[in-house]
Amino acid sequence: MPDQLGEADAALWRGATTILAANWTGTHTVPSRTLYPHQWSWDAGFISIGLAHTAPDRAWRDLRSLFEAQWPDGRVPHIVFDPGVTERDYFPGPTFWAGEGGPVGSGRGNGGRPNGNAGGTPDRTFSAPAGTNGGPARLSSGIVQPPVHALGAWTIYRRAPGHAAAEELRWLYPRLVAQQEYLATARDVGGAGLSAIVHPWESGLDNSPSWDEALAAVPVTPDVLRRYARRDNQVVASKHRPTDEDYARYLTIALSYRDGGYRDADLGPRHPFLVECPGFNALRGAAELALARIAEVVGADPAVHRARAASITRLLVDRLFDPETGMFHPLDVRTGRRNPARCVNGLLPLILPELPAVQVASLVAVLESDRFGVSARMPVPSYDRTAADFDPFRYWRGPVWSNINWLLWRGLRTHGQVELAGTVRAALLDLVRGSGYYEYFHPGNAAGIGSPAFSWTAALTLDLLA
Ligand code: 9YW
Repeated sequence: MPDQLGEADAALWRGATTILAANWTGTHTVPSRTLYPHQWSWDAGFISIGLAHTAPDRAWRDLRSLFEAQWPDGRVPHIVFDPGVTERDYFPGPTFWAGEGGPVGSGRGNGGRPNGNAGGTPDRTFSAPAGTNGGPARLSSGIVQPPVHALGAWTIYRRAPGHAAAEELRWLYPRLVAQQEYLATARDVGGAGLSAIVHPWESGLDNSPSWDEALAAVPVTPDVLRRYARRDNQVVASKHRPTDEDYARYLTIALSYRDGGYRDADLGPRHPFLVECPGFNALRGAAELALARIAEVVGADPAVHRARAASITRLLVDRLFDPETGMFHPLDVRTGRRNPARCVNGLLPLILPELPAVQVASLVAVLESDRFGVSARMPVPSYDRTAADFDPFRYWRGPVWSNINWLLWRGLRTHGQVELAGTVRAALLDLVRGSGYYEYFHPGNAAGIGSPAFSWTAALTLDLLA
């Protein structure tokens, strides 16, 4: 624990450490014991940033667990399933992602079979890359999440460098590079150099208004919700979760990708959801910069990573910035339209150090405006507070999330906005101190919503305090 912490912050530190210990399974950290019993990709990245301060060994192990499930094409799955957890405890689980004829009927694991057999067709490749670990193959979903892992790896190394940490970096570096390559090539559906997400879940901001227009065009398979029973709204109040209609569309999109064998070739004509997200791409750029630092340690060429980050930054400005709203917006690759809603992922390019001053000033103005109203009392909400459909309860349509605010805090510091960054930090710590380490928070009365004892909230609290 840092020496300078006062009593209240020391208690906050201890609370966060306890949660991370309770959510540790022995090989990885679950986001939440009650709601998310497997390993999630971007959660693992954020969690490793917190563990860097208290338990670097566990931080490295967490990232290893995730990358042991990396696919041969480089994609890092958004969920790595714990074979010890029953299918009833989370939906959509391994059976859903494996599809008809998949190997897992009971949710009791894959019986040691290589994941590559999972879908019954060569296309449905569920296997960890050959020779990555020598450990058992892992079952996983087939979609991805934002690549925050290089940032995590670099943070762990910086906090506790040394021979063993350099070894961990050497193990991870080619895998992180393969993850970036996958996103830069297979997912460049629009052909300009930005990655497209093939499902709203890939953004990490599941039901954000960012996806409303693109989602509205997805034909809903009428019986999809009858065939598959959702579980999330049995654990948490329905009004805090995506609607049934949204959920039916999520399943329809996932089924389209799954039934296409998770292939990315020719997605344009056949897949119903293809969007370039500013948050996802900004994080991809930030990952390149972290890789540049890692490359210096492992003896690889950092210049190529810096060049990629610069190119992503330029593309974001050219393709996704709207001078009228002063922020970034997702681009629907199928229609060429930018989604007009003002959502917090449109502020995340702030984390890119080479973002031009014009865009930085513009994002700061939006952050300070009534729409996002950074104030000493409340961190940044996930959606424009002044929008008619701003919903203080419903997940990514209004509530405050700690991981997003942590990213904004970093971004503001990167651009010398020290005071504003300090405001975000103080507001975030106040929120956790007052309400607990919740998954998300009501942006008006600060009440904790969703899952309590949430890992990334605990982890990022540690980083804010360190
Ligand atoms: C789900 C685990 C995940 C996060 C996502 C968040 C939520 C729901 O929980 O997704 O069932 O996957 O939207 O960002 O990774 O914490």
